[in-house]
Amino acid sequence: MPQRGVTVWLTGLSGAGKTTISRSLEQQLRCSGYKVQVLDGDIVRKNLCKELGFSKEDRDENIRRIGFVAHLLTKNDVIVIVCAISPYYAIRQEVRQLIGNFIEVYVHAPLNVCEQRDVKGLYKKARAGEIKNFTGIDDPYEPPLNPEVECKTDSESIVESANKVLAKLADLGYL
Ligand code: GGZ
Repeated sequence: MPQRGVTVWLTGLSGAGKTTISRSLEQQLRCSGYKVQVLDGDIVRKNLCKELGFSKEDRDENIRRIGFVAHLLTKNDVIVIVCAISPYYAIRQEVRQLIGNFIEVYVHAPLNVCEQRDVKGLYKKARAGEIKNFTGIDDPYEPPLNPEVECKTDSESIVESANKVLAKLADLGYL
């Protein structure tokens, strides 16, 4: 069967595990012969969204641009994996409508767990007031109400989380 495009949208706090899960998914899907493109907020912000900060307006614009690129790739039968905090419910709904073939994955770990991981030391800086508007500290995160998949990364392994996403993709006929 020819490959159908779909966007797998990973949303969750910084340090919840979005990038790690995306790498596992990317690797497994590529090994199975699928065309895959990862769009990671962290990287997109260094090129396509260079001038954007972390106000609500800038975050929404970031998501809109990522959503637009994801839409184009999805139309061209690519499996797109987006990793972006994407903290606001309404803009996630907007990109869901735009893209159509869309699977929302809530990458969920409690704030205190993300904060303990603090891989890049950003939570420490946010607590010290050196970074303002940090999601979960002094900026909101609106959890998905009805995600297609929820990965609880404080109790599941990366492999288990990635497998849940792959199972959903297969269930919905994308694999
Ligand atoms: C949240 C921030 C902030 C603030 C810098 N709030 O975990 P990371 O480090 O590697 O990825 C995060 C990234 C957030 O970019 P996104 O494009 O995913 O955000 S959004 O969807 O809200 O537009 C984090 C780092 O940048 N970072 N400052 N204030 N995360």
